[in-house]
Amino acid sequence: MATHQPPPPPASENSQEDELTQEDSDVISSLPTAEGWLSHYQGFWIPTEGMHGVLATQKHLQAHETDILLATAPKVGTTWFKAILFALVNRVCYPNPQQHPLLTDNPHVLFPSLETRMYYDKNKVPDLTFLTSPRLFATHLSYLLLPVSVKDSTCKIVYLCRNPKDTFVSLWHFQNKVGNLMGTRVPNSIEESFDNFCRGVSVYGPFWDHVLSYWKESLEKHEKVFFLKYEEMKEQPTIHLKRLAEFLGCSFSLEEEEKGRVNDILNLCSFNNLSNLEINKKGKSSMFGIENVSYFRRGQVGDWKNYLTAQMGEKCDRITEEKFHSVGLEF
Ligand code: PAP
Repeated sequence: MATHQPPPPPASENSQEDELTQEDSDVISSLPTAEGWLSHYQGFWIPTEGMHGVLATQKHLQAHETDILLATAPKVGTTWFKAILFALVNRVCYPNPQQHPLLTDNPHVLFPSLETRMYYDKNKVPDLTFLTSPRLFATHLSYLLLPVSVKDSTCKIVYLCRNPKDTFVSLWHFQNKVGNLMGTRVPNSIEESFDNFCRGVSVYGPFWDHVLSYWKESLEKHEKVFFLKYEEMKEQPTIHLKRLAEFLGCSFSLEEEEKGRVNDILNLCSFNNLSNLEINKKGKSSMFGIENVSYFRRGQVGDWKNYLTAQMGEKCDRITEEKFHSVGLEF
C-alpha cells in the first residue's frame, strides 16, 4: 500500500494563455463551443479553460501499472470517492481515524484530477512526481478520451456513476453556486439547463455517453474497470467497500474487519462527517477559488423530486431507457 505524501502547494495559475503551445491553441480555437464555456472535443463537452490540461494529459501522461484512476462524470460523488479511495489505499499509513489527513484537507487536495492545469509544468508535461505508488488520480474524461497509456496499461479504473436526474440536479446547483467564479454562464432557468443536459450539452457530457463508455469497458475488462453506482454504495456501503478493496488488490484482512476498519473508513468519509469538518465548512479550494462547502450539498438519493416536474423526470427516464436498455444498464 502507499506511503502517501501530501501534494505540494499548487503552482501559480496565471498566464495560462501565454503557456499554451501554438498547436494546442490552434486545436482549441477550432472547436465548436456551447454556452460560452464548453468546447466540443472528440464527442464530449469539455470546459474550454480545461482543454489545455486535457490535451496535455492525452499527449504526455504515462500510466504506471500500479496507478488507480477514479473516473466520474461531474456531480456523481467524486468528492466522496476521492475520500474513500484515499482512506482505503492509505489505511496502513493512517491507522488512527482521529489523525487522518482527510480531517484537515479537502479530498480534492489529496487526490488530484488529471485535467487540472496546476499539475502541468511549463513544458506542459504532467508533474505528478509528488505522488507515491500507487498513484491516485481522478478524471472527468470519458473512457474514449483517456490517454492511450492508461488504456494499454494494467492500471485500475474505478468508475462511479449516479442516476441522471440526481446528477443533473446536483450539477444545476453547483453551476449556480460556482458558475460566476469559474466565468461560466449559468442558464437562466432549470428548464433551459435541463433541456441542454437532455440534448447532451453538459460539462464532460453527453452524460449517457460518458456512462456507456465505461460500462462497455467494464463488461469486457472487469479486472480493469470497476463500475459502481452512487445509489448502490449508499444502500450497501460495507459490501461495496470490501469489493472495491478486493478489486484494488488490498482486501481487508480478518483482523482488520474485526477491528472495525471497514466502518472506520465509511464513517470517516460519510457525508455527515466530511461536511461538518472545519476545512469543508470554511475552506476554499486552491482550484478556481471554489468554497469546499460547494462539494457537500445534500448527498441524498432521489433529491431530483424536489426540483424536477414529473414530466421532466419522465423525459429523463425515456432517454436513459433508450440509451441503456440494450446494454443491460438500469437506474
Ligand atoms: P465534483 O464532480 O464537482 O467533484 P461530486 O463530488 O462528484 O462533485 O458531486 C457532489 C455531490 O456528491 C453532491 O450531491 P448533491 O448535490 O446531490 O448533494 C454532494 O452532496 C455529494 N457528496 C459529497 N460528499 C458526499 C459523501 N461523503 N457521501 C455522499 N454524497 C456526497
